[in-house]
Amino acid sequence: MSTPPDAPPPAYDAPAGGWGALKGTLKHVGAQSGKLKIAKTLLRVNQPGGFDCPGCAWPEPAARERSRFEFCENGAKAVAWEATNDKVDAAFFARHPVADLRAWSDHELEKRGRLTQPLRYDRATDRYVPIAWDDAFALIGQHLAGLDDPNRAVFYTSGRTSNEAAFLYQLLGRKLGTNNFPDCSNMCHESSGAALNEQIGVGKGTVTLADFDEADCIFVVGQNPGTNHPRMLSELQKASARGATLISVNPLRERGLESFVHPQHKLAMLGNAPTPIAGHFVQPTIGGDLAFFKGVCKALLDLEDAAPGAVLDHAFIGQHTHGFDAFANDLRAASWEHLAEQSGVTQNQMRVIAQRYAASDRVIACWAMGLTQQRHGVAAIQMVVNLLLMRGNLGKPGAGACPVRGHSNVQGDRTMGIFEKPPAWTPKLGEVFGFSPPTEEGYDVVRAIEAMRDGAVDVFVAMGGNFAAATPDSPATYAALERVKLNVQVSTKLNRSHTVVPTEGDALILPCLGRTEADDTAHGRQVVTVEDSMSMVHISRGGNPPASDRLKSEPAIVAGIARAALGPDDPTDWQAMATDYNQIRDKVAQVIPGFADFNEKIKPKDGFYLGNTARDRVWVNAGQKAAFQTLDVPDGTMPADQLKLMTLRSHDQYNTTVYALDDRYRGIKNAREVLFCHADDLAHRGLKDGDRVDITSRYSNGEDDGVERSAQNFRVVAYDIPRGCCAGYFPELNVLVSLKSVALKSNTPVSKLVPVTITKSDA
Ligand SMILES: Nc1nc2c(c(=O)[nH]1)N[C@H]1C(S)=C(S)[C@@H](COP(=O)(O)OP(=O)(O)OC[C@H]3O[C@@H](n4cnc5c(=O)[nH]c(N)nc54)[C@H](O)[C@@H]3O)O[C@H]1N2
Ligand SMILES: Nc1nc2c(c(=O)[nH]1)N[C@H]1C(S)=C(S)[C@@H](COP(=O)(O)OP(=O)(O)OC[C@H]3O[C@@H](n4cnc5c(=O)[nH]c(N)nc54)[C@H](O)[C@@H]3O)O[C@H]1N2
Ligand SMILES: [Mo]
Repeated sequence: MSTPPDAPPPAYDAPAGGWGALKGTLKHVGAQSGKLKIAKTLLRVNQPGGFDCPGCAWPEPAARERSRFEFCENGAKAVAWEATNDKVDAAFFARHPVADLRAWSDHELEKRGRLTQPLRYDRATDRYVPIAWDDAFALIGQHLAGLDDPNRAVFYTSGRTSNEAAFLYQLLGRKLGTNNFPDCSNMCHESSGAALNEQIGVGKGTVTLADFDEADCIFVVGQNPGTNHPRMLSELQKASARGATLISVNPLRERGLESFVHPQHKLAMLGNAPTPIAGHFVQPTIGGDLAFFKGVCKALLDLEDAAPGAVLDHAFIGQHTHGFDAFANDLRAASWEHLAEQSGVTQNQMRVIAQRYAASDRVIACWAMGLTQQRHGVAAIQMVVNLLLMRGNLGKPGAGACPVRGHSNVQGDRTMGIFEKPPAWTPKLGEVFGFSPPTEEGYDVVRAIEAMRDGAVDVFVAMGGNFAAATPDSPATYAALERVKLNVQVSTKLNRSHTVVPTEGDALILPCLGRTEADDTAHGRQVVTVEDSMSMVHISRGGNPPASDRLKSEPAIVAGIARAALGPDDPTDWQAMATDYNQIRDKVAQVIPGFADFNEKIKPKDGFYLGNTARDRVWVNAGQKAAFQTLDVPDGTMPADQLKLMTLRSHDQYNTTVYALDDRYRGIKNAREVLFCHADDLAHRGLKDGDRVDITSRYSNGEDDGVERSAQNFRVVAYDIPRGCCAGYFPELNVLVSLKSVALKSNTPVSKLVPVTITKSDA
């Protein structure tokens, strides 16, 4: 199953962390100023007493085991990007009308540097002009106070926001009377939450970092850790060195993953011959995972039937699960032909993987966007968990479910109540703060765009992120954003969302402190907390002088808006909380389960573990037991002229932040408008590597939705990708993703299976 790639791109031959990464980064950020500052800043990343890397949500090892360089090359880029000395000041905005900025690429916009002062859009000159903080807050207060229904306001959050800022932000929204809290999770791991909550009663992963030391088999499904979670590679590398089996399930043989599975470079350096390491690369078709994992479950059941009692964990199944019989009957009835056809993986491959799985006692399944952003992503994740349940691989050391989160505090933001569905603790919130929180479900990302489009929203506030660029159906989303009366962006850097201003009404840019910066108030230096992908909550303390003395912290900005919007009679002392974050944490401790003694619990260097019921084999879902899910594999066959497009990240980007234009592991230099295709698919269309194509999509959920979406003049690259599939970069390809195309049960935009046609470009 390990077919060599057609045209291997240059292999990865640099270490994933330490001095190599530091040197690589300094070279990489050559264009950015402030190298010494950046180097010093890097020495404080993920250190006790330092700040949490804004790169990803992968956890840090225990403080005593941490190296001096607890960051990776890509985390270093994220830090350097924030710590740059380059600035966009009032003079910059005086030179550039918004219409011009809108034509710039995402890369050009952000690389200009840090925002330095609050700005208001001036329609007469089509420029952003300075505004005083108090005037900005008053303007927002006016708009919010003028709403006849609080649900005409929407509060978006991206996942870098600290727990403290997030808690205040949700309090503000709920006090105003709305649960309209769309967040980047809606586009990210929402499918994981939906799948796991229903199946095991908790929406988060069940493993901790220590489990990686004990696992003897690790699945990495729909994830590219070499680029997006490089520090995860050290855990995988250690596991592989212990002889654990690593199984990648991904239409692409991602290079970063491969180079550690076969670390021939290191061995070659030591003068040893390359040693083959047990590594499996399963390359399903895009969206083929549900069928693939169902096939592996079926093959496992066959092994059990051949040796009754020797393969499945009957004690676990009997005591801790329900629905097994129906599930097993359905597996027996499933057709191998259908499963192979729908997955793009042969029956034999599925049997081999089942054997490896059966031969392992402690198995972890990791996954990311390759699973969550599919139409049937929730079902695919539940099938992965079914497989874990069959052999009791949940709630024992070295085993469990591991959705690998993206943004560094995306999990914490949810814990703090950034969710359009009111959390179970909202009544307590009302009690502690003396108000009646709204109970009606609010808008998620897709529903918020639809509501803006339909004229049902007047105020849009974004706590970080880049809503305009990150969301699907770009032209439709821009039009939706243009309909609001006030657009407020709390940001560190200039981005696309600042250029999509309301047709009538106001736009504000509110510049905030970043993770790396000192947050000093009348109460001294403040620290914030974050929660990683494995439910560890710990302190992050910035140290750099702020990029400008006119920046405010996110909590201070929320407090400023709250005081303007809720008026002087509001009994909550926003000002006190915004100057002393201990006071915010004391409130969190009163409201959110698991946070009692919050301020005490964060004193140890490693912070504290929030706990996870499923890990303890306590099942708090509807049936009070882990639930086997019986799931059909729908027919995903597409007309022969269409390709399945997945939109993914290059090595030089952080979501919509494009650091540079290379994608080293995939062999791309200085280009983003590329489309990776199978050579046969190109030949069929009379195309060859290097040709330019237009990409068109008019389909959502298998149906022609009558809108023609198109991305023009992309260079095709012949690549090792399954036939019928193609790949390109987000955010450029978001123009092709229909707003109507969403994952079942999670409403996540389907960014990984966009039906497209390609034709030779005239340009
Ligand atoms: N440097 C860097 N780090 C990041 C980010 C970044 O942009 N840059 N983003 C952060 C965020 S918010 C997130 S959510 C994570 C994202 O981390 P990833 O999920 O690794 O991100 P993607 O680039 O979207 O990669 C998805 C992977 O899924 C595979 N895939 C696509 N479709 C399918 C499918 O149908 N089935 C299977 N099995 N695989 C499929 C693709 O080939 C690709 O390898 O990374 C976080 N960390
Ligand atoms: N087609 C397609 N679309 C996708 C995806 C995909 O794979 N394919 N992935 C989706 C995923 S997983 C995600 S998470 C979303 C990401 O969506 P977002 O989280 O909305 O986008 P980012 O690009 O991470 O946001 C970058 C901006 O955040 C601001 N920023 C950075 N640091 C800070 C800070 O500390 N505070 C504040 N206030 N602002 C800050 C900067 O101004 C920067 O321009 O995109 C989604 N969209
Ligand atoms: Mo994400």
